[in-house]
Amino acid sequence: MIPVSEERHQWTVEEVLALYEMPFMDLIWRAQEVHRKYFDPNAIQRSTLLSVKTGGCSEDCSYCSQSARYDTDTERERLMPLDEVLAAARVAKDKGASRFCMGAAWRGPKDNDLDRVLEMVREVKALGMQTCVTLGMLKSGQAEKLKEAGLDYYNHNLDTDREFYGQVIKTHTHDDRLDTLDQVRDAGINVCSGGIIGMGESRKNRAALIVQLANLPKAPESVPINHLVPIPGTPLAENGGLDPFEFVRTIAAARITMPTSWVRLSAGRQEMTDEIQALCFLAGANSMFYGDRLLTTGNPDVERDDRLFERLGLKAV
Ligand code: SAM
Ligand code: DTB
Ligand code: SF4
Repeated sequence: MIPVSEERHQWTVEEVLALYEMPFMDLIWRAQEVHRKYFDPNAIQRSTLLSVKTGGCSEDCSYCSQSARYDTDTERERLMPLDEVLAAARVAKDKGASRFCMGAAWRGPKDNDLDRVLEMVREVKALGMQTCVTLGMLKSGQAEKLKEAGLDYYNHNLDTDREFYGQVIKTHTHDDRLDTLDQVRDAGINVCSGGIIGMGESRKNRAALIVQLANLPKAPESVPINHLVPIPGTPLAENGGLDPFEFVRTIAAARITMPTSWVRLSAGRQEMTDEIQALCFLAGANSMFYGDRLLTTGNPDVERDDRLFERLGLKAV
């Protein structure tokens, strides 16, 4: 039996698999019911991403263009100067993004690099935007410094479930990821954590990822659901062919199990039709990346997104 009350239920993989197995229309209906209880169904939060430190990463994440281990088109770059970051943040704000997310291709930040990121957080915050960073694994004390600088969200994805994790990443573990999430939570920073769908994982792996996110001591405030963007040169370059409805079902499962979280329709939108994106919003996605680029790959241009918002009567928050 699927529980009727969604609030702080400890989900099991069987229950989430049962959600996935519902007739599509029933699943969407259930997701809509939950969504409308906690959110304005026509409001979408928009974050703009900037890669402040690109490429040359020591980690071996099989999907990533930025790993130094794979021969991809992404060139290694140094940490961006503050003035360039601020210029990009101002443009994002003018275009209508409420949050600015800065990403770095690190296993984790060194203390002197962190000091420069703290400066970026302070200055972006001073522009009146919400701030988010994704810097990899944190060492003790680093989350507190980020909190002091005014950081609103830390993004650190579980990416896939514990069982499949070792097939995708070998240089760090699922437990390492959980440890950083604990540090972020303890420092009082909002948690942004989700995963990637379409890496060759099974439906059971997908359900288990959702369970692991939903059953964290506190569900993440923000849950990015990324569709794999296959990157030439990486081990997952040839992965593709996920049924788009399976992706929509994953959004619905995230919405139902994490009723008060912002569920973000993340990487992969450029390859999706407007109709599939609309189904994702119907299934409870209420956040997205806005701006022509993600970190190293493309995102729909703002004109296409603005037109989509207009066609669907969506408003940005
Ligand atoms: N290095 C840090 C880390 O791994 O946490 C931060 C940057 S990393 C690029 C942020 C996230 O981007 C990953 O956790 C993954 O979910 C997502 N990502 C990276 N490459 C992707 C791809 N090709 N397709 C979809 N999502 C991807
Ligand atoms: C997240 O979950 N997705 C974003 C953000 N958090 C950092 C990154 C997506 C990256 C897609 C591949 C690329 O552009 O390199
Ligand atoms: Fe490095 Fe993050 Fe890419 Fe993994 S996902 S290779 S940690 S940048």
